[in-house]
Amino acid sequence: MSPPATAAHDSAGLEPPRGGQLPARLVENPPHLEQWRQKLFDLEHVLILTPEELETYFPWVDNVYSHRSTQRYKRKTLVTRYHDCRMKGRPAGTPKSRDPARKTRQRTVRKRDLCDVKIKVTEYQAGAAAEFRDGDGGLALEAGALEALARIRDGPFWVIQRNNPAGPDGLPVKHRHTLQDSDAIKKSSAHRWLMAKQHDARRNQRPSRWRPSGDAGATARKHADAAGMTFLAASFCPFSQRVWIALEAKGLAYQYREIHPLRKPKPQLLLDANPRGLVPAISVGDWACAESPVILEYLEDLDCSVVLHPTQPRLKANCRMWIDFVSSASSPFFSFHG
Ligand SMILES: N[C@@H](CCC(=O)N[C@@H](CS)C(=O)NCC(=O)O)C(=O)O
Repeated sequence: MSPPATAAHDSAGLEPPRGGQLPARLVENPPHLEQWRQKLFDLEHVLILTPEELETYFPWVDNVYSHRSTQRYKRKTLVTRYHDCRMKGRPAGTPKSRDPARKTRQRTVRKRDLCDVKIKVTEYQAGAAAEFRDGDGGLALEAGALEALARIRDGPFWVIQRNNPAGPDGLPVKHRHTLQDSDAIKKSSAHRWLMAKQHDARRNQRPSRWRPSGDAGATARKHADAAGMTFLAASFCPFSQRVWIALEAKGLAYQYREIHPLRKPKPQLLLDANPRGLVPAISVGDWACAESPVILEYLEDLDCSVVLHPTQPRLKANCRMWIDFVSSASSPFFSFHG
């Protein structure tokens, strides 16, 4: 299992990926990911990894372990970080983060001590292979580990191993659950990053270009040139259509601008006219107005040669009631601004 060629490697200032902290570049589909995840979960043998391998694969299992402490040595060229299996739970009395920038999450209380696996992750500087082999590595190294040391030669490397390989009964301590159980409790930072990326991609998917067609297209083309009034509209939008019909009925001069209000980021032209980012909106010089019923009233005040409402008061009231009904009934299906 050799590391992917695209793996990020920034040996200067290399930090172990922790929850929420990702390496500079994440390898999205590293080869043999499932085997690596299982290997890092079981940790049956001492694993010796290059910085590339660590950066590539550890972010995919950092949900399994939670960091407990870090030990730095004055004389040795290594740093050791101790982790417990997350199923061990938070030790009683662990102070909660007071970071105001930290997102508050709904936490469900989990049972504690569901697993006793402890691991240590040690970062060795370049040239420390001999130190590891003779010192801390006094362990009987598997052939695989020896092979890894030979491969790493004099470069920096990471050693991941169980900190309590055997329990009080002398038997090897194993996770008392599966990797899938760990994933169900918390996703790894790489998984979370990938999910957020996919979510963003879906949100930013450019909506297909809507263009008014048929008679609407012909009307839009007729009003393509600049005029005193600019009408920002989406041809699919019933609220825009309502204003458009009034503009046409009254024969007013306007420039038609087709705007897709769901595009992210919202077009600046739209935001300038309506900071809520909804169509329709109209602008006249540096004045702008939004909300279709309000625009309709403005148009009515501007030009009463063709009236929009019946003049008979009761009929006018009926008409307003239906306008209000249609607005409130259809609005939820067209508003995505949350
Ligand atoms: N109450 C508004 C509703 C306008 C509206 O919901 N427009 C939709 C398009 S039909 C829109 O711009 N949606 C974009 C969004 O929700 O972000 C009006 O009557 O003008």
